[in-house]
Amino acid sequence: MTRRRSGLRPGVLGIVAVLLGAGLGELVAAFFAASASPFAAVGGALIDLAPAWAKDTAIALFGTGDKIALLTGIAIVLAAVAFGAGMLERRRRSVGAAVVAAIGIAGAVIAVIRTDLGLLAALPSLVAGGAGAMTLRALVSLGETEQESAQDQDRRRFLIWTGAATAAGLLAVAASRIATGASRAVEAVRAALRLPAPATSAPAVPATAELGIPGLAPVVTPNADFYRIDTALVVPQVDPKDWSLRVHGMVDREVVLTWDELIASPLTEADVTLACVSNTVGGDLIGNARWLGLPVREVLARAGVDADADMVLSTSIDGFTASTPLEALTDDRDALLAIGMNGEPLPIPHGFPVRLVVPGLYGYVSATKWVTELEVTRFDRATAYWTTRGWSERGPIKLQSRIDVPRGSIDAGDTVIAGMAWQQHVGVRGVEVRIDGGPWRPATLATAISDDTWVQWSLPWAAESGQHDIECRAVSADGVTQTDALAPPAPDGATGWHRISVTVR
Ligand SMILES: Nc1nc2c(c(=O)[nH]1)N[C@H]1C(S)=C(S)[C@@H](COP(=O)(O)O)O[C@H]1N2
Ligand SMILES: [Mo]
Repeated sequence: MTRRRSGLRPGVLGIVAVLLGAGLGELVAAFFAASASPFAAVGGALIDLAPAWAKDTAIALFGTGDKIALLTGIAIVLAAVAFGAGMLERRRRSVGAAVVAAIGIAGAVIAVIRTDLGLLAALPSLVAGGAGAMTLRALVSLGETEQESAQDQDRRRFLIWTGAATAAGLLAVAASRIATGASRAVEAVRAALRLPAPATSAPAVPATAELGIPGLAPVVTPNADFYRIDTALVVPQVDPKDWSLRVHGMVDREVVLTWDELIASPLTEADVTLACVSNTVGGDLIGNARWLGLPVREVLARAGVDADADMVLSTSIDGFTASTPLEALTDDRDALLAIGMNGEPLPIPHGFPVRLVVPGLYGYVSATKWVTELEVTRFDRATAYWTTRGWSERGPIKLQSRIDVPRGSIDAGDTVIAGMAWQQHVGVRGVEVRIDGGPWRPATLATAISDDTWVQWSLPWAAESGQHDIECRAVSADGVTQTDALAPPAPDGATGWHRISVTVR
């Protein structure tokens, strides 16, 4: 038997070996530090290094599935490298194994740099690299024996080992998934929590705020449907009893607020629509909820803010930061340290136990989840996560409107055009709709919950068969008409009119 007979098999062995290594690495991470997982470390580093356009493209292509896409991408690249390492190992003994070990070392270095676990963070990646390299060596030399001697016994042994390594890798991956799930003790704490009653309740949502049109976004977004955007590959698990908020910087006295102090304080309830700056015209990175929390101005007042300060840099437990104009946190708007969302404790992916919610500002400059620190400072002294990546320093939400129905193709006859419009903390006065470039017609607005929320609108339409273009534009409470000038999300939010095309049968 000649060497050529082995064909692509060493490459496949490379993938098997790396699968085993990666599985073991994830397993080790699952048991002691999820954030040190080789995949999370490398993925997190890629997220942080990605330029603004890359984030935008990822969100445009994959929406809120951008993280799954990223992890899939890493897995594909890793599989390709593993394949190459296997082919290399076949040609020059130990060289392929060295490549696999090197990947592990690279993961270890990234994990140590990115987490605050110290050298321990290197362990999962080192285990992954070491196990992968040794497995590759062993499998390729077993394969070699088999080809050269061509004895059935060796062939059987080779198959058994390859099968065992594949199975072990898959098992390790599965076990790490289960271990990660079991470590979700915080979910149990959350489920057992009872929210305190608000000292200041929000008025009931007017029945006339919800038009109840099928296909139209509900005016209050259920938590399960609320968009999620953050840089966290592994969702931070924060037990309220371990949570505290440190307020420092340009203040008279540093304040540390614990969970017990927070929930014992008079809490405010407010309906606020959160929006992401990455939302494209017509997009759905926006949602409205009833939040319960402590007004940020109360906490800032306890600390005593320096007159020279103009910004608050909030930091989350995973290192994300946002720079919020101080006045948005001290004026009379409902800027909250929120603990409740639609009558429940914050869902863990939405910032449990405490996040910021600030009416009128895009999330990247205001809505820090898992928040643990507020530093009172100045815009000329500090920058935040996205502002260091080219996004605008200030992020007031722009006037926007969207058509939700109809969609695709419909039957001719009486129907309804309906959608949403928003400019949080300014409010919407009206929405106009234009069909096939004809005259602008005023839509009927539903009752707005408040100026801090989006509002539904609708317009009856006698649809005639054919192809039709529908456009909408909002008019703000200030009397400004939404601009038709197209702008992409970067650096401070998209503009332009939403236009859809409908086929009427
Ligand atoms: N810790 C943390 N908080 C964060 C972010 C983040 O990446 N990390 N992203 C912000 C952005 S860009 C937005 S739009 C909102 C989204 O909040 P949601 O996921 O609850 O909808 O969270 C903000 N808070
Ligand atoms: Mo965002």
